[in-house]
Amino acid sequence: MAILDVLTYPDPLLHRIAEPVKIIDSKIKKLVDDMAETMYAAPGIGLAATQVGELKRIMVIDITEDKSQLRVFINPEVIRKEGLAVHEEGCLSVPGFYDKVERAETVMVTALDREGQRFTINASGLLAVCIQHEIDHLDGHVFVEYLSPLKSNRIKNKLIKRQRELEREAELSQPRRRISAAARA
Ligand code: GNR
Ligand code: NI
Repeated sequence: MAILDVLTYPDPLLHRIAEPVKIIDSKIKKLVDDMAETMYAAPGIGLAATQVGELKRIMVIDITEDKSQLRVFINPEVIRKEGLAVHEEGCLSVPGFYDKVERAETVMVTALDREGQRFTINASGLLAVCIQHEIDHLDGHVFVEYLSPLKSNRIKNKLIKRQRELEREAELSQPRRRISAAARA
């Protein structure tokens, strides 16, 4: 198992559409397991494969406090949506920013689990919010796109600035590269 790097908005990969999984082989199972480990380590209540740079239609969710109910969705499809509800959302790809988003109140979703078995669930509350948030990732969408341009641009610029600072820090903590004798000659 491994903890994977999570992409940060506005990484262009976050806006690509993920491809359906054709065969659930050992590579896909390892990705699912690594995604679950990455989600728990973050910690987060959900993670889409897109966020770890894999453009495959896979997402993991666990909304329990004791990490006791991992749900794996492969090739998820919404088959029914009802009502509207507003919830405060956050995203591991938009660290430090939270805002209200309106989504369907309940969703019926069908997907394959880690063993390739089809299941269908009717979700409401936080689970419904999380499912819609993760499916959005698979379609190349991040929740900030639902905010006003003023808010989303402010978030984008702050994250770009923070990313630049992190890169600069990493550079400074690196030992200075020395000019080799061969290059000097
Ligand atoms: O950990 C997460 N919390 C969360 C809270 C409210 C609505 C959606 C989420 S999903 C988020 C993890 C994440 O970024 N998944 O893509
Ligand atoms: Ni997210």
